[in-house]
Amino acid sequence: MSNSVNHQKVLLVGDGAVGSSYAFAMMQQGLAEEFVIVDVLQDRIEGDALDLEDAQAFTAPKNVYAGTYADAKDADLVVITAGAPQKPGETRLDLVNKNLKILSSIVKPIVDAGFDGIFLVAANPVDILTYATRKFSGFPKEKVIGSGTSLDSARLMVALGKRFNVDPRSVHAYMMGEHGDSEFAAYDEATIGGYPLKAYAAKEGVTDEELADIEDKVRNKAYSIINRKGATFYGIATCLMRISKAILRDENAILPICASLDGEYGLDDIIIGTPAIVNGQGLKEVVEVPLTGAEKEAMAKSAAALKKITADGLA
Ligand code: 6V0
Repeated sequence: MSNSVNHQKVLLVGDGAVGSSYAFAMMQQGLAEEFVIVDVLQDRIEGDALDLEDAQAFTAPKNVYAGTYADAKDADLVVITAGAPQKPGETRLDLVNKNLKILSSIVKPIVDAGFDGIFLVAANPVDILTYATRKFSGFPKEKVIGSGTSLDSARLMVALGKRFNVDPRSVHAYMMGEHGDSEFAAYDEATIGGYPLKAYAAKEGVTDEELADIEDKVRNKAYSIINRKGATFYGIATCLMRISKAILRDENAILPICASLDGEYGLDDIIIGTPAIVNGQGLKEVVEVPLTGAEKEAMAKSAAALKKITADGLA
């Protein structure tokens, strides 16, 4: 790996709406001295590399170029955003078969190139594809994570921030479980500036029904965006930048990603959304949130939905 304070290398696979927005976010933050873009669309990656390098006049020096899987050899981080996106009316799980095929054609050549860094997966259905990346690569659990419910949690923080008129960064609240229709808001453990969220809501006259409505809107926000503009990308691109930063800067940041569970929440052999400590090794540790009764049930239901797909799709 080229992992040193002075030189870090990221390889992005998938230069579509999400991937190119992520590349732009990384450039803006001055993260990664070497940034390689791979896609089946050769003209597109060459054009994007030329376009992105113009930002160097205003950000830290970068070497951004169109590459191949062989460039993964000494990369610290490979980010996978390649795949068919959700179409209007299509669930993330509908994408499974389409994207599993694409994924296997990506992971194998990267591993064959000698890659020894961290995989960060965002292509959907992200929990399943992250699980499959682990299977296809044979990498240990630390080295394969996915964006999980990071976007959904960001949406929850923003919605609660708006409702309570506080900076979303002062809201500590997670969406957990599958990044998809069975996810849930872990309200019982959420806080606003250290104040338990439910008590804060009661103080502000916000009812349980209103909180449930916020959760529902968060769960369906992807559809609200896709129905209007065909795809969602700025939110997820910013989440991917944030996770990448935690890895490249060895931050030990607690982020709502998807990670392999080893008995946490009573679950095994699954990758699902949970807060976890992220650092230069990738996954340092899953933070097992002490869920309450209904939340435990929601987590078990979400896990069962994912297990059914991995059992059918990855048998
Ligand atoms: P897009 O704009 O169609 O981009 C996909 C890119 O992948 C295109 O540039 C393709 O050429 C490329 N691609 C396809 N097959 C291959 C291959 N075999 N090798 C290399 N590149 C390939 O899609 P978009 O960027 O909108 O979405 C990408 C993925 O991200 C989809 O699976 C989305 O569902 C997923 N998202 C995940 C989110 C999350 O929260 N995890 C959020 C939004 C989108």
